[in-house]
Amino acid sequence: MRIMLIHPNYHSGGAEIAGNWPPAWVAYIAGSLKGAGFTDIVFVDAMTNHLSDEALRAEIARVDPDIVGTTAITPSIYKAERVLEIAKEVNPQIVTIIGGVHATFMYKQVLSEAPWIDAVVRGEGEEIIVDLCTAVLNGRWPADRNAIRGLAFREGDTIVASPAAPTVKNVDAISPDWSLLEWEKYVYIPLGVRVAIPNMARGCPFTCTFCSQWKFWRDYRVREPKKVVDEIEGLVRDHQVGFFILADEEPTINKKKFMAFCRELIDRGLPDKVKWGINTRVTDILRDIDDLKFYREAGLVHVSLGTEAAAQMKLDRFNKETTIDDNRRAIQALRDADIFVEAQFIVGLENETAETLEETYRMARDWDPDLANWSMYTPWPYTPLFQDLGDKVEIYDFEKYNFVTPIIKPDALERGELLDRVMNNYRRFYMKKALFDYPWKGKGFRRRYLLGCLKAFLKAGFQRTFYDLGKVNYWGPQSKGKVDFHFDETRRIAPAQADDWEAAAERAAAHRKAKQSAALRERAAVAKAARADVRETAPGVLSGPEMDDPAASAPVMACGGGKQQLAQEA
Ligand code: B12
Ligand code: SF4
Repeated sequence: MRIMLIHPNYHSGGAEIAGNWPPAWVAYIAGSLKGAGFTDIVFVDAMTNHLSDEALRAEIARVDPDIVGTTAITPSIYKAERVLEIAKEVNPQIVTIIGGVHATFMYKQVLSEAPWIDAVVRGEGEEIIVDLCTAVLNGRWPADRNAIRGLAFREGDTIVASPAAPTVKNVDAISPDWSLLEWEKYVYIPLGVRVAIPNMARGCPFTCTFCSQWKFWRDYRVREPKKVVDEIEGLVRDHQVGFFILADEEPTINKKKFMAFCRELIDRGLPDKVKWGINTRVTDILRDIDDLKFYREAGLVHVSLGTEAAAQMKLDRFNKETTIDDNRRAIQALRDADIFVEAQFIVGLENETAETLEETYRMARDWDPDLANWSMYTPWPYTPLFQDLGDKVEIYDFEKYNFVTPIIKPDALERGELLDRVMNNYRRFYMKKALFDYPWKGKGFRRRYLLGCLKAFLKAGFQRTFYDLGKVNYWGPQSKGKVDFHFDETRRIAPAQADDWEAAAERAAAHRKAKQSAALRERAAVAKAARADVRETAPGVLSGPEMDDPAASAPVMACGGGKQQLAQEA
């Protein structure tokens, strides 16, 4: 039985300006399939190869697969749906499946607008895909689909979801197969070396209102550091990878495992061969101030500090947990340890103004990170903040939900003006860096890396791919009135999806009420305990059913903040 995995050809000029990135989902799904004996797997990266629909059609016909699987985050959903439509056009017998965060939460929408999709794989794919392929192999598909957990599919006019699958509990059994990729194509521009995206930890114990990731991965799990380093050693040895980023939301929160990971890299002499980067939170950096040099010794050269951290300044609804001074100190500490630091700002909520955008610029100058990003707030439709925004969300063209397009129109600004002000921040910030900082400050690796980052920016600026500026017709401040984001306003939420949300909102409201009463009771108990001088104990990680419903979560915390840490054992 032949399985074909296809990464859809979606582009938006944000993070991808740093190079071509390998799709990690393919390695993780293929590894699991191969482990179960499905060895005939073909992968096509339509994104990296910029494949047209016709080229893809020819490729599917040539490969002649039994199953075609693709992936989608929210903005790539239409391209992914089209991949599977083409597969069905080539051969209606092909079983078409889709996984990833968007289809997981929006399966009713997806199956309504793309009825040619045979199954949505909801959640982590490693175990579900094996069950599904086994059913196809044994001729029990589609008869057995109700018995496979973690699927959604159409039964005539009805959209059916089988019970949710548990998360992958034995994360040490995860064994990705990176060999399917065309490695010479995945180059990280700042260093001119091959890049990979291994995954050490899954999930996040926080529950930020705007974020989809904690809901997707549910409970927090970390793989055995030695096994992750085995994987990285293999990537370096077999595929000459010279840089990786951890795909993790929160790699540092379990400090013990993170330290063990660094120690293992050092013991195997890997930092000379491979450098790496992570996303993390300000609080973890401050907690680990004395260890940052050790992290750098292990090859950690780039830290991106949670988008939210800075945005909290004006987005109280994200629940601010750090101070400006915390952010400044974390950035300085990283720079002192010779680690490049990238500060991320979310802009473009309805309360954004010219002044608040200017404030983020001043903050960026004041904190002086090596790199700064201004992402457009993007209302993932399955997050609590989306529900709160109500009719402020007018655009349902998910292709533009990509951090570079203003989905929400601020009350005080046109979308074109918002883009222009963001570009103005980028221009000023990087102009100063290019003239007064990168070429002169630091030497050796630091200087080379920063100039490499500048090169990536300039390349994207020159090709006008940065923020899709070419596509939206932005040529500088004089063009801000003529910018056209090409929103497809015919796109709507499917009735099946809307009904689902209504039911979820009612459940959430009931849950919230129950939670509030519980919180009040808890607060009273804590106050009583404090009076009795009882030492407070740290709260545990959220897990299990609590994570299934956003409203059932503990107080909403923001990425840069929160005092919660995982217990150090395990
Ligand atoms: C690495 C990364 C990138 C790389 C992409 C590499 C690539 N080619 O895939 C780069 C830097 C290019 C990038 C770009 C963008 N990214 Co990005 N990226 C990530 C990051 C950090 C890790 C993703 C990852 O590899 N995870 C590990 C893999 C194993 O997980 P996974 O893909 O979810 O796959 C699992 C399941 O979903 C499922 N599954 C997935 N697909 C399939 C398919 C089948 C058939 C099956 C059975 C199962 C299955 O099984 C897998 C294993 O369990 C995440 C944040 C995060 N920490 O997750 C953001 C993230 C995915 N990115 C995001 C966004 C928005 C973007 C951009 C639009 C931003 C921009 N404008 O630059 C672009 C879009 C680029 C594109 N065309 O896809 C968002 C998506 C949000 C959402 N809810 O849709 C995320 C979640 C970041 C965030 N904070 O919100 N990104
Ligand atoms: S800390 Fe917040 S933004 Fe970061 S991954 Fe967790 S929930 Fe998402």
